[in-house]
Amino acid sequence: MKKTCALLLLAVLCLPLLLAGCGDAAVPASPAEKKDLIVVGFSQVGAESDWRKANTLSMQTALSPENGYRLILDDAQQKQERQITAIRNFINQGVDYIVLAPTTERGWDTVLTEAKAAGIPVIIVDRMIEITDTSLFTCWIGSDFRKEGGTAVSWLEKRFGQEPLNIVHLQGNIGSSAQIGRTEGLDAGLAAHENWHLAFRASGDFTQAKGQELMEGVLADGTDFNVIYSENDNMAYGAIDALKKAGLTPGRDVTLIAFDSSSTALHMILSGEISLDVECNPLHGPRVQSIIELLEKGETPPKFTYVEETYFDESNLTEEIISSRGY
Ligand code: GZL
Repeated sequence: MKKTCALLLLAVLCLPLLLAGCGDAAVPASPAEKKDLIVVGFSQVGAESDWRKANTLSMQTALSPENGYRLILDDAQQKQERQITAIRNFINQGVDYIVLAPTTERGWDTVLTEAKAAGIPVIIVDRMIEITDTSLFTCWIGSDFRKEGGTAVSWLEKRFGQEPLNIVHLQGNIGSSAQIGRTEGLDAGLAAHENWHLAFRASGDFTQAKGQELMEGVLADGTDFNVIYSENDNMAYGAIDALKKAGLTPGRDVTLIAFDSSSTALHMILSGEISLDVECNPLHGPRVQSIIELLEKGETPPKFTYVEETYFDESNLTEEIISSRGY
């Protein structure tokens, strides 16, 4: 009898340990535990490119339940109006923080005023926003797109010297700071070199399909060109598909420049199809996590943080470098 009682007592004492070991399914998180998670509403541009997918994965990995976060991700499919709706939903849900990766630079004043009125800090990532009252966002972290364009133009100058260039320009989403900065960089090069000519310019919306469509049109029109300046990797992939369909060899018949430096594009540098790729680093997850941790401690992060970036061509790239990078 004593033994049975002892066993029964042991079982009762061990029951909570056994249940806890069953994971969440057996023991739903208590309201107190759920309250411990920092809730972040993330309004993402979309899933239009390798860069964007890497950016989303970086945010999901950093702002995970294991790290103490509940991330609510909204994909705006590259439409600002969907982002504005998402931000209003985040406000209504009473999230702790809002992270915005803005599609375009303008049009945020009203909705960010609503977020401020609700007392919800807003962190802007990646592209810049143009806003009169900078108190409407807590801080911004992203890339210097004008500098990225300048890096590409300097590389062209070194590579071609005084040779004439006829440039096909595939732009990103018009009005996004990535497009604005990279286009400004090229325009400065065109203004500085009288033998550089713009053979074609249109927006491929940062997508591979549109990049291929535009390039097919350029080839069908018989446009003369020797350089393609593609404002992201995915439009460059589309352009390469079009060139190959037309019997041309990228890297030999035409010099292709791209931006983002995703792993697929970097392998195309090793294969010679892409000649230059200017890095635009998407790994903002840990950076946003650090910012929130500062804010949680009542500290103030820098208002603007530019991410350090480089460029890759056949002179400085190896398979080991590609495999060492996070995207
Ligand atoms: C750049 C980012 C751009 C990438 C594209 O920071 O906003 O958007 O260059 C992406 O690949 O679609």
